[in-house]
Amino acid sequence: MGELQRRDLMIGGGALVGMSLLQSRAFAQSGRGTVIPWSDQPPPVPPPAAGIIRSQTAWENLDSWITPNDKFFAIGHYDWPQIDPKDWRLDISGLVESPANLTLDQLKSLPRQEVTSTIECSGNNGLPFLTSAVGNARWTGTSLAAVLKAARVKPAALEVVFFGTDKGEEVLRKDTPLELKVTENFARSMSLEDAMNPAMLLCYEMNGAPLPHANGFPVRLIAPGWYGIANVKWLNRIELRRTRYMGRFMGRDYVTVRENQIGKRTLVTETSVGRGLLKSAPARVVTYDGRYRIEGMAWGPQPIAAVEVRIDNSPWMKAILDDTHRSEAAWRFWHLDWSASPGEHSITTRAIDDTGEKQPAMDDPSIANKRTFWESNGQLTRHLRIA
Ligand SMILES: Nc1nc2c(c(=O)[nH]1)N[C@H]1C(S)=C(S)[C@@H](COP(=O)(O)O)O[C@H]1N2
Ligand SMILES: [Mo]
Repeated sequence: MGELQRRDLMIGGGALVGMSLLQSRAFAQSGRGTVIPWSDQPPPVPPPAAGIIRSQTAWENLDSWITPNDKFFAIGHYDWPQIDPKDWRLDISGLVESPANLTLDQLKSLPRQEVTSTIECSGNNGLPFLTSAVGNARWTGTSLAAVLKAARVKPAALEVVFFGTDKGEEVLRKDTPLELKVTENFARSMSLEDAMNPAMLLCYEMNGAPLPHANGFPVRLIAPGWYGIANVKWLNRIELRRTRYMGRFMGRDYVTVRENQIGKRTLVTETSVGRGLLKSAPARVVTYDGRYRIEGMAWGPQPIAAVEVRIDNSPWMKAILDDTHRSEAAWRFWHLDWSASPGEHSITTRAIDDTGEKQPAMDDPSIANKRTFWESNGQLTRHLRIA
């Protein structure tokens, strides 16, 4: 993980990001390139989900490695709380020798730490209208591990629970004699070992600006390599426990159900969504001077080693990975030049990581045996028409 931070500082940090951002804009917006829209546009977000999914980063407009704050997707399940930074406190309690109650100024006075990392909602590409809930930003804050160490965690502690300020009513055992209504805060947990990973950040800045309201102002957890759901926004309480936390977003929602064939038996597993998975996407096709270029990105918990592209039923072709913008926990841009012929075409991509793992095809059992829409990291195919 020391490696992650060093590389990120060298390549992703500060002035360098500003410079490379300008370069990538210059390429994409040189006036030579025109985006050819996909013919398979997603439907609009239907009303019940529209309050939860406030915005998505449109693939076709994606022209910078860093997603600007005003284009970043935003997802909130409860009441999107407005927090006065003067009243905000971070409570660290439970199985610790030195409980703490930090003000924002106290948190900001701790050593600054930065990471450029990609966040994807685990529902992305699992629902027809949720197709680009992913973005990449430079996050600044302070080390979660250092704050936990200062609170002196007791040996009995096994789990770290992160509570958001947002809350909502949940009904358990609905329509049974044992029905139970509770009002609970958004919360997620991870093992103490995972929480002590030096990459974890108590984050208060996004791309050099205070965290926007929609992305968790004033403080959120940034968990590089984990799905969006683990990155608790509007964070105000961290609790160390000896028992597993099983609230809605750990144990009921954001649970992947799979049917596995074990010989002649079908074994169903229900697993809590957490760590991210290997994925890639064809973002857009641009044309200039009669030439065509396919552009996209690839990301996952391990560094990306290669991206391959299949056009119609062609063999897989190696895309060119972008070397200018790199950070271990961030997406990698790639492109492939294409001599396209007029007509309908399909474009499929797959990512391969540095352990040799390949992004699964849609008919791979890990995708095909899934009964829920979470963790849809199967190979994506987009369609377009060349005039
Ligand atoms: N407190 C709180 N944190 C939250 C959520 C939420 O509803 N409440 N949504 C989660 C989900 S489902 C995702 S995908 C990410 C999205 O982060 P973003 O809105 O900054 O893009 O935030 C996560 N953190
Ligand atoms: Mo999500």
